[in-house]
Amino acid sequence: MSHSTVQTTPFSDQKPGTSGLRKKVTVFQQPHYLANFVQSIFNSLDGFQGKTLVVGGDGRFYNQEATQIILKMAAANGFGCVLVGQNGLLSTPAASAVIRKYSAFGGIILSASHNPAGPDGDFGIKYNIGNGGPAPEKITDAIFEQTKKLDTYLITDSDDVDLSKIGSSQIGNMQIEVIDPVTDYAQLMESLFDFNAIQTLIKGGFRLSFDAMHAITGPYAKTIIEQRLGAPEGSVCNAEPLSDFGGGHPDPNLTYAHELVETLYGDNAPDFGAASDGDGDRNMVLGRRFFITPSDSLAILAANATLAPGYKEGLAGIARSMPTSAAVDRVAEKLGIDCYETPTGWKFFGNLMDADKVTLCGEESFGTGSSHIREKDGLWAVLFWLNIIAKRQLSVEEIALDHWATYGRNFYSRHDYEGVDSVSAAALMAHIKNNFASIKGEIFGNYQVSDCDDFSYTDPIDQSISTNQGIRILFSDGSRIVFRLSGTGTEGATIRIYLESYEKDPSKHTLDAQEGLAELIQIANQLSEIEKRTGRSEPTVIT
Ligand code: VG1
Ligand code: CO
Repeated sequence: MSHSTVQTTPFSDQKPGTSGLRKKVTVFQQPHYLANFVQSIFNSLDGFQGKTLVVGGDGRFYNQEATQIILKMAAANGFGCVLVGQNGLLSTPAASAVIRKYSAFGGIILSASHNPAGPDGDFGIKYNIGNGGPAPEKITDAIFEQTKKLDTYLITDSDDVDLSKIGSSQIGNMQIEVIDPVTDYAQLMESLFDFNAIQTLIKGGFRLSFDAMHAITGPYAKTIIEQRLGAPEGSVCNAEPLSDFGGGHPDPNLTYAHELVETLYGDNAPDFGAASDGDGDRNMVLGRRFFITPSDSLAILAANATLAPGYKEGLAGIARSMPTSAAVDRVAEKLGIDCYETPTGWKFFGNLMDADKVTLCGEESFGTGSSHIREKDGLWAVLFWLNIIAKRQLSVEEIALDHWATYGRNFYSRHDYEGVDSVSAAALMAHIKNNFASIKGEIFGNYQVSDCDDFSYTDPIDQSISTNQGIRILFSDGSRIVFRLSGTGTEGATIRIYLESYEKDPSKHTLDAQEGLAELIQIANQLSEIEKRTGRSEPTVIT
């Protein structure tokens, strides 16, 4: 098979963010833009000749075109085989599972996760390494260096591959296996959870609603929740993946998954509700008129883990991202296991899982997962909850209240200011940092600042250092305010303010989080001068 060496010039804006390269579709559609980035990935890797690459995406607009380009470039660059999901589809957790199961060299995932899709929406691409997890910073930095000097890329002069049918084909010497996107993932879930117990629960009248938000998890949830676990048809709603996600914003939180929230807070509400995001790695869990904060979800899964067959031997350790609440730290302490605090983004968990230091990981941003793969996993978290409910025979609310009674409650919330002017956002962060010396020791109402810093992390396995990972204002009673700029947005800047306080007294556990955090919210707004600097009087999204 002949291939071409295409002359190109570098793009200056291809630095990967928290989770790969995310840009507007129109940016990716520029001639050579995607190919440059793909070649930069390949140029930064060694030893893939003849090896296997996994390719798949969340089905958003441009997924198919991008997949065809990647297949032709993988062949021209010397990969031996590509495993690709039917129609170019693979959820992020399924891609991670496939990379691991077939010992692939790595994988390319096409997704901008929860960002809106369609011709005017976002597209994204990221590289995952052989352990199934996001490339660590040393690789994403190397990719960025390549993008700055790239002058040619390799691509075969072949026809498009038919991705609609499962089966084998070839481009030159490279084999292509079109695989069912759900099968391997569903098998893995069945090996971890007590499907019989969940089936019995559902047969007994337990009602659930899963909102796939017209994104990738539809086919996965239909197969697992309706076909295998026997939930009545319609339990999975918005199940058909659409290239524009039905015009929605597939971010499973109280704002964007409002349809599900209305169902769970309405008359005749089901017992359990859940939603996932564009690429299937996030989850939101709701009980009847009850919302589980992702940080609490991680803590509750950790405390009840041994009820699931895949975790019956217990947990090696737990990791959470720095802004995630310390609720899980209390569980780790009680279990006598280590709890690690990493920067935001799943790529920091991989080393800890590979070294068997942790089993469960989580982030406040609706992401939970375990060492079964190396990505966060939306449907996995939902099945874990169902397994716990089936074993404990308690409602979601009862499980949460019982947890808080044992461990105390970490009130937690995140306030996002989206689409803020980038210069103003950077100035706001600089302003807080410049004031560190005067803030330290200061008393604000009931709170005294014990310390403040810009979080940095030294990886305990490879000693790599990541700096500037979020500004922390720590208070003497363990409460915290964290300020961070998002690394996944594509328009202006998003300022994230994370708020946390701890309450031991059970009589206060049923308070609304915003009420419980009211004083800290006011302190955060004051310290950051957010209204003056952004012109916004309130957040775009509160989670
Ligand atoms: C956000 C979340 C982070 C998550 C990342 C990718 O990053 O805060 O916790 O790992 O998205 O999730 P940022 O930099 O915007 O805060 V996903 O579901 O987009 O792959
Ligand atoms: Co996602």
